Amino acid sequence: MPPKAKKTAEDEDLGLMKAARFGRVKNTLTMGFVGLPNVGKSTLTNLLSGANHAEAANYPFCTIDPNVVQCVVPSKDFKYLADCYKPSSIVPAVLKVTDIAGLIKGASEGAGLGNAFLSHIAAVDGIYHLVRAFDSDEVIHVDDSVNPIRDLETIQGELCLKDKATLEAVFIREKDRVRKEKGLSKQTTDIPLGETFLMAHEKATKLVGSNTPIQTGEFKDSEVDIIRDWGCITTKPQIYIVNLSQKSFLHKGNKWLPKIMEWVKTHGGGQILPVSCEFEQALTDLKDDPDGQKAFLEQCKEEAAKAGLKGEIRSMVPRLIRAGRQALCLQSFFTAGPKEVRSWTIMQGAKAPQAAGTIHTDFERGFIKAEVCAFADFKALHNGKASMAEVKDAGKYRQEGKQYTMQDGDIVVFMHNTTTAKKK
Ligand SMILES: Nc1nc2c(ncn2[C@@H]2O[C@H](COP(=O)(O)OP(=O)(O)OP(=O)(O)O)[C@@H](O)[C@H]2O)c(=O)[nH]1
Ligand SMILES: [Mg+2]
Repeated sequence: MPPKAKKTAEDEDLGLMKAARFGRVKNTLTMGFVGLPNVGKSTLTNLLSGANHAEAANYPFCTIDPNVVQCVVPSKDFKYLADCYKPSSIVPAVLKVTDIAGLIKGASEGAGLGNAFLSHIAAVDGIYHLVRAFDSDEVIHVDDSVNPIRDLETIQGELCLKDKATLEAVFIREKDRVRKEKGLSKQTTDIPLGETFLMAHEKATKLVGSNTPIQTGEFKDSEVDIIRDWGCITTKPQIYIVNLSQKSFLHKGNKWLPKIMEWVKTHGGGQILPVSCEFEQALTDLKDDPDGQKAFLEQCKEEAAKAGLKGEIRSMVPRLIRAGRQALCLQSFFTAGPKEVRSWTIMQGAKAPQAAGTIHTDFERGFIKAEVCAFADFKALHNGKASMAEVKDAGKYRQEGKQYTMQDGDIVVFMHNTTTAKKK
């Protein structure tokens, strides 16, 4: 029996299966930062990618073109494998993140940089919805004051307004389609639309009418199948990220955080992650000075202790990347050998041949079987050796066929025969 995928608290928060239902089935999915101008989207994009790809500056609309970065997915298991095999090539999994320009009120009707950016949102698969909860006289707020609840209303409102317009167009299109299918005249007003269509449309319209993403609603599978083709943007999974000042971050919150949690709860729910770009930036700036970094973290620990909080202070960047990947329902499998240790990205629920296809399409076409070992079994049994020998002896190195559903962290060797497959 293959081991069951471990369900983490993060998975529960996200309502994973809900998130996956409207999405595209692909290994190269993208998260995108959405929020008002000057809330820290470009800063956080830089921090996530660990490089200064995206321009960040103190004036609204500094990101004009969406900027795509690749963020290394932090994984202790992958690092363990790389440390064990010491290969000449180490290739970690990456998450694609797009830094989208700021939206403002009226964007759904073209205000600010308007509809162009909504199309950039349409192009991503999941949304990091960033709100500003930090005060700074130096950083201009487009609406002059810091109020994350108003900002959430504005951004979610624009996304929902866009979907409302999409839903109206979908309704007209469907009526037209049915009219033609039934051979009815253009004058006919009473066009019989399908029951599932009507139910799905009504539910979705109600949700966006109350500023609530469609993605959070309860839908039957048959309704999901229909909605998926409508091209709505609030069907994408959303993670709410709250950008706090360093002090608030270390004190684990500020006056806005409970209000934000309440707002999210009453708008369909979702995962909320607090970060502080100020803290992350300071930490990143010290990346070449380990002693300085240590001293800075010690200082932060003392600051947290003032609020009665104990424990280590850590960067939220790894958590953000992992949460994004979870929201997109992506997972990893590993290949490990003396030449290369590599983490490959697949959708949760992918079968072994599909996973083989990410390495090479020939592997999927000529798939014979997969030799699989769960990472936990490898770690427990390999006995310090960069080999599967002891894992095999313990009977934990399995042979799996075409129907095998890949589990996160499987270490795999695929057997394939492309010549036979070609002859078929
Ligand atoms: N004090 C403080 N300043 C921040 C923080 N995060 C970002 N900033 C500053 O705010 C300004 C805007 O940050 P950006 O990352 O460019 O904002 P953005 O959301 O990408 O803005 P647009 O591209 O205009 O939509 C920059 O000067 C940042 O240094 C923070 O947590 N604290
Ligand atoms: Mg920007």
